Amino acid sequence: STSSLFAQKVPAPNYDESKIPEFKLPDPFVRVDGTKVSPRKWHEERREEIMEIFGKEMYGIAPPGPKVLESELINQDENALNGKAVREEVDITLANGEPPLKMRMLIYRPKGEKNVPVFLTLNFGGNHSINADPAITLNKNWMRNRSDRGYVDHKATERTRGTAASRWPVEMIVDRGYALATIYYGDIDPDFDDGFQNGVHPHYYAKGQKKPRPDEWGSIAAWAWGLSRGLDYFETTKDIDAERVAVMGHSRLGKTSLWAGANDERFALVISNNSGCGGAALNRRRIGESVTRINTSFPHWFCDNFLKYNHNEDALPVDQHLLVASIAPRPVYIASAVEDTWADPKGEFLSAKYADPVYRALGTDGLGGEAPPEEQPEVDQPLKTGTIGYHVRSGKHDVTDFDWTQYLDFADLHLKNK
Ligand code: GTR
Repeated sequence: STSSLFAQKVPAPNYDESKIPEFKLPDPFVRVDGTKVSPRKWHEERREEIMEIFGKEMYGIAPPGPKVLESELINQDENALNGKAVREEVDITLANGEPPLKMRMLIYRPKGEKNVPVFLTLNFGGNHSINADPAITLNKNWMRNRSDRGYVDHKATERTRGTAASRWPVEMIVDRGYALATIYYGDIDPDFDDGFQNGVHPHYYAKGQKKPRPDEWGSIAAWAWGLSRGLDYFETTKDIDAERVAVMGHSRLGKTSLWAGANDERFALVISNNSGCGGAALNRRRIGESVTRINTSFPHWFCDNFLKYNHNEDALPVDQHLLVASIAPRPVYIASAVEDTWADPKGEFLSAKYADPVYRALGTDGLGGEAPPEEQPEVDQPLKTGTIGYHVRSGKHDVTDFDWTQYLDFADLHLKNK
């Protein structure tokens, strides 16, 4: 069976720090050919190279977006959340064709305000899962089967409304003067391995092409590409300030927000919540989820070139601290949960720490203070005064009000008074 095959190929995960093999991380200021980079020329001399490697070897390169973005207001309520918010849904065309491919964005924004900053996020269970409001369209696309939550035969049912609400404190966000915009990630690409025949990929194949080349976009890159189309939409409306978009995501969607934020420099702030392997966690630590494991369980998330690094992490010319560094000097927040050992909380902290010198070279204060802290902060003690934010929260793999409170404080610092 498939599971015994996995058992043979993928060793049991390591959770023991003392068993992590010795490794050397790629230096942010040394190019692949060994030449030193002057910190002032980080962008041209090093960031470009790093982004090309992440693109071709890991996430896969995405095509440019549509030249003209089409969007359509589907519904609107001027008195949502007991009158304090406008709620609306907007269809955004990702690709023309018969039929065209569209994603539906749900927006809550403070009523009576223009040009507000926004948190842009993807969701796992459909827009209707983030709030019980019966006016939100029930998404009919393919969904992961979670029968305990009312997902049946890969479809959402009425029972799934509001089932993810604990992760989406919409009122708190609106009360603090921000909009929340969210899209079901499966509108862009359904999250299963079908050889890229559904979702956005086939719409962008060259003539005769049947699947992405080894260096072309996997699903994470496609979801990130969709987030950029969300930002394109904000550029067409006065309700939301396209220059103050915080891209936020949890877990596989945290991997996605990091890749989206690194790629698309229009994102003003980037938030990774429990993103783990392929997100903020360092690949070379090989603790919890490994490269081999993730490529085996989710072969569609990354491009095929990434398979070269199974059991071979040291050959990867980058590691995840360089992805964080590629967001510099824009603010980035990385959040871990202490019980989320699968995602390697310490490895998530270390990429923030090893990205810090790049943030400082670019004239920011990195993690804050004179120098980055040696050790991972204590549980529930956020570092949020610098340009890199970090916390490890008590509890498990999840998004909580504690997480959102830190993100809102961080956004106040960096976006609110701009
Ligand atoms: C797990 C996966 C993680 C993380 C998580 C999620 O199964 O191993 O990398 O992405 O799913 O997205 O919830």
